[in-house]
Amino acid sequence: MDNENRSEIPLEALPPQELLLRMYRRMFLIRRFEERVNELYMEGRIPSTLHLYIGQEAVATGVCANLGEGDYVLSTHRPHGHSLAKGVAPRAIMAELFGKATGCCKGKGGSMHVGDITQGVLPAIAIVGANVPIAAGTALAAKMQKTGGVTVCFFGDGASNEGAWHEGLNVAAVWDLPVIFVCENNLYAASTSFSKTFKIQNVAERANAYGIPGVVVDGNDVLQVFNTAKAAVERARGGMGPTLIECMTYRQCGHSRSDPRTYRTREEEDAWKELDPIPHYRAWLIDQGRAEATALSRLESEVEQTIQDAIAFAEASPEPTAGDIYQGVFKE
Ligand SMILES: Cc1ncc(C[n+]2csc(CCOP(=O)(O)OP(=O)(O)O)c2C)c(N)n1
Ligand SMILES: [Mg+2]
Repeated sequence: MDNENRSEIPLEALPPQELLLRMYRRMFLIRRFEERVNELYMEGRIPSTLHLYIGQEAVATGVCANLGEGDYVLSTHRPHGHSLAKGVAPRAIMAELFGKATGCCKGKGGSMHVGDITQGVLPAIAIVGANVPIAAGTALAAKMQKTGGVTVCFFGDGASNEGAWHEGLNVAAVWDLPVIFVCENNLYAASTSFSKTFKIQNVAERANAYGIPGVVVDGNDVLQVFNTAKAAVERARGGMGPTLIECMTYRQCGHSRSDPRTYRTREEEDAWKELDPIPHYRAWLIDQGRAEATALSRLESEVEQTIQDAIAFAEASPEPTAGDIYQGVFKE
C-alpha cells in the first residue's frame, strides 16, 4: 500500500497539526516502550509474562486521541498500548511491570492489569470479553450522572465470541449508552485463526444484531482510525448510543512470550510488516509536508529518553512491603 492511497481522508477533515504529531509520538512511544520491555523481560529483569501490542499501535492511538478527562478506557490482556495512549505515565506502567510499589497498581497487578483510574483507564482485566459488560457499566454511570463522559472498550476478535460480549453490547444498545466498542481484529485469538471461529467476514456485521452502527476500518492507518472514532465519540456524547468499530490489524509478535507461531506462516508475517503503521505514518507526515524528518528524529530521541527515565525510575523504586498486601483490596 503506498502512502498516497493509504488514507483517503480529505485534508480539511485531518486533525490539527499538533495532534498529527502527537499521534506519531504516541505510536512511537508505545512501540519503543514495548520493544524495551521485551528486552528487559528476556534479560529476566521483568517477571511474569507479556502480551505485546507491537503492530497494533495505530488503534489505541487513533481512538484515544479523541478522548479527554472524564472518559474511560477498558482493556484486557494486551493493555500497555491502551494505557499509554490514554495518558498513563510511562514511569507508572514500567514500575508496575517491574512489580514495584510505585507502579500504577502498586506492583500488585503486573502486565495484564495495568491502568490508572486517575487517567480514566480502569486496571485491565485479563478475562477475555469480561471488560465489555463493565464498559456498559461505566457508560451507564456516566449517563446517569450526566458527566458527558464516554467509555471506550478495547477487545480482540476472539472476545467477540464470548457470551459476556453479546450481553454487554445488547444492554449498551438498548439503553443508548455512551460507549464505543473497539474490536482489534488481529486475525487470531491465541493460535486460532479468525476463519475457524466465524461464519461471517467481519465482527462489525454483528452490530446489526444489536441495532447499532458497525464499521470496519484499516486499523494500521491511524488517520482512518482517528476519524472513525471521532464520529463514534460524537455520536455517543450526543446521546445516540454505541458504535462497534472493527480495526483490521496484526500483532507482529507471538500471542505471549511463549508462542512458537506455528499456526501462521513467516510470509504472512512479512506481508503485514510491510503494512507497519508507524513507518507508513512517518512517511506520510513527511510526504505531505506535515513534518520534517529531522523534527521526527528529535521527537524519537525524546521518546527514547522518556523510556530510559521510566526504566531507571522502576529499577530505583522500592518493592511493595508485606504490610501493603491488604491495601487497595477492600473498600475503606
Ligand atoms: C474467558 C477467557 N478464556 C480464555 C482466556 C485465555 N486467553 C487469553 S488471551 C486469549 C486470546 C484472545 O484473543 P483475542 O480476543 O482475539 O485478543 P488478542 O490476544 O488477539 O489481542 C485467550 C484465549 C482468557 N484469558 N479468558
Ligand atoms: Mg485477536
